[in-house]
Amino acid sequence: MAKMNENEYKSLTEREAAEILAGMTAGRVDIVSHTSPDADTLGSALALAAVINENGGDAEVVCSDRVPEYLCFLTEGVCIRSTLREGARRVSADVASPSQLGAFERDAGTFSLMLDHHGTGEAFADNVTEPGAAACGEVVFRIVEILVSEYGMRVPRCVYSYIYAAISGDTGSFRFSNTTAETHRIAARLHEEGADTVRIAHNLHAVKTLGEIAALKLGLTNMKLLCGGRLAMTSATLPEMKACGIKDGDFSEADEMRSVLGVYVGVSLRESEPGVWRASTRANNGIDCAAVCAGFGGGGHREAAGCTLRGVDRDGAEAAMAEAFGRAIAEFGSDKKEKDE
Ligand SMILES: [Mn+2]
Repeated sequence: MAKMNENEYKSLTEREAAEILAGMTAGRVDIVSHTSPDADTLGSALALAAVINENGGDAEVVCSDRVPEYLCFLTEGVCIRSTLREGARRVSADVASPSQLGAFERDAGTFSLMLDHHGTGEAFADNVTEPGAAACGEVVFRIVEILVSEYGMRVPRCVYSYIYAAISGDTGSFRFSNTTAETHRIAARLHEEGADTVRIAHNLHAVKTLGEIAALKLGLTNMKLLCGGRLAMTSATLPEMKACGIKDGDFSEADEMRSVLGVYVGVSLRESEPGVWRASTRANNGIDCAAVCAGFGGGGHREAAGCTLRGVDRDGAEAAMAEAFGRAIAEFGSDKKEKDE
C-alpha cells in the first residue's frame, strides 16, 4: 500500500466506485486491462463493460497486448480494442502501476478510476484497492451488487461467468493461499446466478496447448529424483527444445516437479543461450526458494523463485541446484526434527 495514499489520488470505497460507475452509463467508457492479460484482468473488465452496456452505456474493453489463446473462450463475441478511444472516460481493472498499462502508460494520468487488489504498485487514479481480495473480480462483484441494489442496474448472465473466471484464475481454481471463506461465498453466489463453472474450470485449468504437452513430455523424460526423493529436477537444452518444437521460454516444469509425492522442491532448468541456464523453483513444506535463488543472484517468493546460472553446462547447472537445495532440504529436515523433539 506504501505509495497508494501518499499522492494526490484518493482511496475510494466500493460504494463510491459504484457511484462513479453508475454515472458512466452515458458517454463512452474504456475499461482497460493490464499487459500480458490474465483471466482476472479480462474477466473483471468484461464484467464491468457488460453491466454498463446492459444499462444503456457505451463501454469497451481495451488491452495493449493480444488476448492469449487460452483465454479466447472468455472474450468470445466481444471485440477487445487495442487503442483507447478519444473522449472516453477510462477505468482500469487489476492494473497495479502505470507500467502495466503497456502502450497506454503515458495516458495513466487520464484515468477516472482504478479497481485493484494488489496493494503494491503506484496509483495513477482515484482507486479501490483491496489487498485482502483474492482477485480484482471480488472487488468487481461487490461493486456490481451495489449497482444492482442501489442503482437498480440490470446484470446480464454473462457477467457472473466473467467474474467467476476472474476469481478462478487468480486463485488457481481456489487452491492458492489467497482463497478465503469470502472467496467461496462469492463463488457460490456466482454459481447460483448461472456462472458456467465447469467450462471455466476446464478452459483455465485443464486445457494445455500441444506446445505445453511437448514441454511436459520432455520435462518428465528428463526428470531426476534427488536428495532421497525430496528434490525433483528436470532440464532442457536448446537443441532438445528445438527438436521437440518447444518455443523459446515455454519450458517451465517446476510445478510438475513439485507435484511428485514426497517432494519438497521442484526445479526446472532451461538453457536460454549456450552456457546460460534459467532456473525456476517451487517449494512445498516451507522451504525458502527465494533464499536459495538469492544465492545465485535471483529472487522471488518463498514458494516460487528463480535465478540464472552462467558459464555452466547442463551437468554444472544441475549440480549447483542439487547442492544448494540439498543443503536447504537437510537444514529443513534437522529444524523439523528439533521441533518435533
Ligand atoms: Mn488479479
